[in-house]
Amino acid sequence: MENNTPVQKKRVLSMIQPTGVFTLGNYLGALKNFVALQEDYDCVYALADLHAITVRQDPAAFRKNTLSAYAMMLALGIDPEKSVFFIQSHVSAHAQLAWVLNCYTQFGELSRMTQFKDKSAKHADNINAGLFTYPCLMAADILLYNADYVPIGADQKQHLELARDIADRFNGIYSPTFTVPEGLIPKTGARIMSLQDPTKKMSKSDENTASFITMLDTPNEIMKKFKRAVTDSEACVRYGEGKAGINNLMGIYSCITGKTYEEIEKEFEGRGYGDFKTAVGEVVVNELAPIQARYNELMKDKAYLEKCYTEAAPRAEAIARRTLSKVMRKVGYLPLGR
Ligand code: ATP
Ligand code: LTN
Repeated sequence: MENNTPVQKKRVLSMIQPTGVFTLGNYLGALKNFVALQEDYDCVYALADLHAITVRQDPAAFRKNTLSAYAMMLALGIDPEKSVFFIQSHVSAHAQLAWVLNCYTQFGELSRMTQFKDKSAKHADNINAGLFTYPCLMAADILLYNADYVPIGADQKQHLELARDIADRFNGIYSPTFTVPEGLIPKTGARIMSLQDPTKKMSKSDENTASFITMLDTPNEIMKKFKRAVTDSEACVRYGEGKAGINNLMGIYSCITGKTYEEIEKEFEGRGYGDFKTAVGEVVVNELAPIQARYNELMKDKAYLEKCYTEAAPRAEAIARRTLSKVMRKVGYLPLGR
């Protein structure tokens, strides 16, 4: 007998902070995956602007970065019809659930988060409470939508594990409320390293702009940055220990072309690092060119961008409210009369 019941698609959720121009690391570690997943999953994506103020933001630049990040995500291929793509601060349930989850998370758990340790070392003059409890807000983002899968780069794995622990804990104290999410970390690209210090992750907040490629760098800038990328002295395109710089470039090349490391080694056999760096630069330039063209078009149409995020907010809100109401009821908050 034919079964005509539509199969309920699994839900994917992820977010990214609109704190500056996205890097090639953000793109290969997370954003590229966001786009591909839209085919087979019910996807919810957002700009995590509430998270962004854990580091001080200049109001005008922050507004501008948020709009620009929204346009960039559309330019990459996030489809605002197929997916729900909204801005976190437009849906108040995030902040509300985050408060509740704060009370189900231990000080010790938050103290172990490496991102907190890194960021508090980097911003020693502003170690605010939001920076500390940030993983509870991230857990709220995920759990509000009952996400099955969360595509992220490797650096977010620890936060996702905490979200799973919080979900398990809450479900255990009350009754099953939250879906316990799984991370989706790509095999290649999960940790793109700095071009200047390949033992550190590529980060958009690095002071040395030669260490990262942004999605808006010109072809000239991209070629120059790859040519200057730090490598070793072996001069043989081979993946291996002690070759962090070359491993990173091979990872980038592999991620974009789909070639395996063996195929890349064969392709560049007998050729030096110079040739290889040029080839990596060229594939990156070609990958980014159509995205940049779409981005420039979208940035000219502010009304369209506004329409997209304004329509997405109530769609997100409808899902989030349902979960939040359930949580409030289970915790024992007295509901309003009708
Ligand atoms: P910041 O430098 O401001 O801390 P960031 O560049 O690390 O920012 P996030 O906004 O924290 O970027 O990350 C957005 C997404 O991109 C996350 O899923 C994260 O795991 C992924 N990501 C960030 N940097 C890299 C990287 N170097 N390689 C792979 N994925 C990355
Ligand atoms: N913490 C993430 C951004 C983020 C996120 C989320 C990712 C906020 N909420 C929910 C996945 C799911 C970061 O800094 N990269």
